[in-house]
Amino acid sequence: MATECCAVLEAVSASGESTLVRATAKATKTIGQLLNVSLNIAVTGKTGSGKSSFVNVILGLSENDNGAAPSGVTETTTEPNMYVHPTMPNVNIWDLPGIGSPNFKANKYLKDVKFKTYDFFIILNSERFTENDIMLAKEIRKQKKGFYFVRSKIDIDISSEQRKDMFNEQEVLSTLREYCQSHLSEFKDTKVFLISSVYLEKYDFEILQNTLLDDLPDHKRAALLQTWPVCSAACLEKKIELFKALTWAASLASAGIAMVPMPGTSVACDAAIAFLFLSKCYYAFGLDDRSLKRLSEKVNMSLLEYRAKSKFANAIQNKALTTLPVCAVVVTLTTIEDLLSLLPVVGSVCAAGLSFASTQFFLTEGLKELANTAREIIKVAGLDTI
Ligand SMILES: Nc1nc2c(ncn2[C@@H]2O[C@H](COP(=O)(O)OP(=O)(O)OP(=O)(O)O)[C@@H](O)[C@H]2O)c(=O)[nH]1
Ligand SMILES: [Mg+2]
Repeated sequence: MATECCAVLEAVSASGESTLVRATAKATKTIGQLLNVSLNIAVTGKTGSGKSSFVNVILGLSENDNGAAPSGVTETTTEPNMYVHPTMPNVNIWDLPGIGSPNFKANKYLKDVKFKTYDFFIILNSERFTENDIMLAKEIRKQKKGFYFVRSKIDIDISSEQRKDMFNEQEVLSTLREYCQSHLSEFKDTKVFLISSVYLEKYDFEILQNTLLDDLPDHKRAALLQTWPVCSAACLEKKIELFKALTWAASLASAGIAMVPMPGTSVACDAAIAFLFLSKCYYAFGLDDRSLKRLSEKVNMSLLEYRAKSKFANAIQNKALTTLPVCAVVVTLTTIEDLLSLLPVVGSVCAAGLSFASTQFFLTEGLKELANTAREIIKVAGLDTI
């Protein structure tokens, strides 16, 4: 009982509220936002600049996967296409048509592509930025939306420079940066991000992520952090921090319903929140089949066996329906009992309803194990040294 009280007090304190009722209400809202917040990212730029490839990077898909944006030297994006993130049903990445015509009118383009839909724009170019890109950026700014300039396909620039004598990668990158920046001189505080959609771990992909995180409001930040592919150990740690900081809310939201009884709620309801919280960690940390297979192919070694060591990851993987968004996974009491049985001390009390301390213990242990599994995979894949 003392443990129970301490655990509840700790969670109320973490919520910043003064009473359990208020803390529980805040927890429910916070978890609701984590699970349902929407984010719309627009990707635009000249034909062939790598928009569809970049969209697929954010979706965590290869171009041959179901639901991926078609890309290639002859495919052309001619109208706005919305791609729903496979594990984040409220996150949409929009592949917008290029802005190449001589009669291009930035304000008309923005109206045509329904600019109000998007939280921010990413403007891609694989050469220097054109007048059209600059006009578009000015118009986006007028509409009080954010934009970010990305110089894409950096790996191609690097490999063509590599053939020259006295090649120095850092020098090439800073020359490219200055060159792009000089074409964007009217946007004084705007940076250019040098990115390769093939080698995310190199160049500025992570810097772009950090810049977006700094600029977004808190609840959208959580959506971006869950969506962004794990490209480095630092990126993974940011994701782990996000979920750690929300464990109090997940515990209160799942166990809270039992503590503050409401008509029509059940243990299965509580369990669904706990399961979804850990499923979100699993996907955000890149532990799902698709992410692991992609990374395994990239580093040319099998990484699935590392996930197999985690009881939590296995249990979630067995229950996850890979073709459906996470929130559509049907969570039953049996599902959560399977998970709870991983922790004997918790499993035995499940049928009678979870105590708060047990829920908190379950979520903390689950998060810790998933985080450590993902850390090990990143280390084995060599992404911790970049
Ligand atoms: N090496 C390399 N190739 C890339 C990169 N990004 C895109 N590509 C290739 O560039 C070509 C064009 O890429 P897309 O993603 O189809 O470009 P897009 O802007 O969507 O093209 P449109 O829809 O025709 O306007 C494809 O062959 C891609 O594989 C990159 O970062 N590095
Ligand atoms: Mg395209």
